[in-house]
Amino acid sequence: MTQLSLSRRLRRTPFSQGVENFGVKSYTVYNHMLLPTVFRSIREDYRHLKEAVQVWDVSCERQIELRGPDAGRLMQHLTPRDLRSMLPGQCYYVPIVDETGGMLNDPVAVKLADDRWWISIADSDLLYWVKGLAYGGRLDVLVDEPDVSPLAVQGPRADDLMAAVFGDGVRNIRFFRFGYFEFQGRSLVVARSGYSKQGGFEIYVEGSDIGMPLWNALIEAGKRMDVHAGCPNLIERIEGGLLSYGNDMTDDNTPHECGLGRFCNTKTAIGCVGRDALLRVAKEGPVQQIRPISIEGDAVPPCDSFWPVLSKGKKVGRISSAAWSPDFDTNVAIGMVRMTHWDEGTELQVATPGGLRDATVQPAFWI
Ligand code: THG
Repeated sequence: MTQLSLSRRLRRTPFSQGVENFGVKSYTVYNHMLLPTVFRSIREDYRHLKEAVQVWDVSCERQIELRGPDAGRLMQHLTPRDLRSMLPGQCYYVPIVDETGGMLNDPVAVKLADDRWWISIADSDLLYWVKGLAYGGRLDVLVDEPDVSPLAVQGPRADDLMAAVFGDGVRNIRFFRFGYFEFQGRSLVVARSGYSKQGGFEIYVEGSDIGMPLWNALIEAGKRMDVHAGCPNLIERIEGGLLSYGNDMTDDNTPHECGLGRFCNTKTAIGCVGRDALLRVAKEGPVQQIRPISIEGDAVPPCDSFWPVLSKGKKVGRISSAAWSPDFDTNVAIGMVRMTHWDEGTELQVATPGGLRDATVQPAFWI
């Protein structure tokens, strides 16, 4: 196997030692930082995630902190989701768009206080766009990347594991809400969220020095729960319809094309940079949209470039993520499909590297 050359530009995380102790087999790079992708195998990791509990080093979900009287105003400049009713203690999944309505990122916004926010970003250099808007708009706000590294605890036994370390109070955290919980005398943001559909939490670990102590405490407390190191799982996230920025969408796509229209309130999101552009595209409606697609036959290889989606030999879309799903007993995929062919049940072909396969548009349960 080809190796990644390590250097200062490719950042390790506060939990990398713990990840290596579990024999991580593969990494990807995300926000210039290591992100584990495989421990035992993608399929074993998948089964274990659905049956037990995993601790994920998702430090690469970097935070952009907004601090100051104009923090809320700047946040609303960034997204077409109306933030006026958002309260401290809440998290919102927010599309971030440029002046053309193109997606720049799809982070989780964490409202710590009226004048303090974290933007928990997907894989793009959003910091520079945010700094540019703050400076160009003469806003009274500081923008930087704090020493905060999310650690996710995901799986059906996540509540029990978290309660063992932080106390039973964590059981009362509602979905996409957070509270403050103590670890070794430090108060940490703990949210019920995470990049899986199995349920769980994300701990925003503030201060790299407590990274390994917290990792070790979770692993120790989880021994009787079959805890294991894990990571966002390709199969599980496609089954669950969780999008991956840079893979399933880029700045060429609007939130509506990505099926994220439900997170846009473009009419009332006054100040959003892409508002005029999005008002135009929302009126017409998108002409292509993300769909779950099943691909027949045995396991497909990893999708590391777009696979053309065809109907009667004509290109009508593209696949951007695909994996064999043991539970669905088919290949599951995410693709962008033209309006003429996006209805549930539409039969298509996919040009995989191994040849043409039959495929079917599945119900877009998340739209
Ligand atoms: N958690 C945190 N930061 C993140 C991610 C995360 N940053 C990078 C990446 N993931 C951002 N992308 C997503 C994509 C999906 C979700 C969260 C972040 C997600 N979606 C749910 C869904 O679609 O079912 C819930 C959305 C909702 O109802 O609000 O959770 O995972 N901290």
